[in-house]
Amino acid sequence: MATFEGRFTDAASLRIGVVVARFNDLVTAKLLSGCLDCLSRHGIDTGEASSQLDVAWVPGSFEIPLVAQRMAASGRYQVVITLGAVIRGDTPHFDVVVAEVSKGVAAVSRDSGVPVIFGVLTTDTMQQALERAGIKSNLGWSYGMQAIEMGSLMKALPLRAQ
Ligand code: INI
Repeated sequence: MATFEGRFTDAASLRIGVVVARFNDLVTAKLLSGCLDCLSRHGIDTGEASSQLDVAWVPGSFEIPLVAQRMAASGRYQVVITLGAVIRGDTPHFDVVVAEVSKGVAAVSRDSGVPVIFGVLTTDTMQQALERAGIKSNLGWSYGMQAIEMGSLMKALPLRAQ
């Protein structure tokens, strides 16, 4: 029997792409800073000149899957992290945006074989979103951890037999 687990100690060997939505950037910028803090404290170079980390800003969460797909297909990244905030109070098409981004991100991950972390908050209010982006805790940090774990796990798993 083999048991496979992601490790948090070999993060420095990962290249990570982040897609972040500008819509509700009061929230998404905080998610991004929590996420980068996590990556940096696990040995990933998050500086301006980093060759390990790229960040792509998109207008809103609806656009996340397309850019995540481009990043995943590039072969450059072992993991892609998506960050967004869809707030029900703000939009009558909340359900449309949430369905599109959640299904889209899952499809990109499945189709590309690259883990894509779903870091899109879906809340009823701005207050709830802010609580998850730093007022109480910052889920951006958790998304960083999940990215490291998945990147490491995918490296450890056997490749498809040739
Ligand atoms: N995009 C979000 O990321 N969050 C939202 O809450 C939101 N609202 O409220 O509408 C939102 N809309 C923009 C959407 O994601 C697209 O950018 C836009 O429809 C253009 O395609």
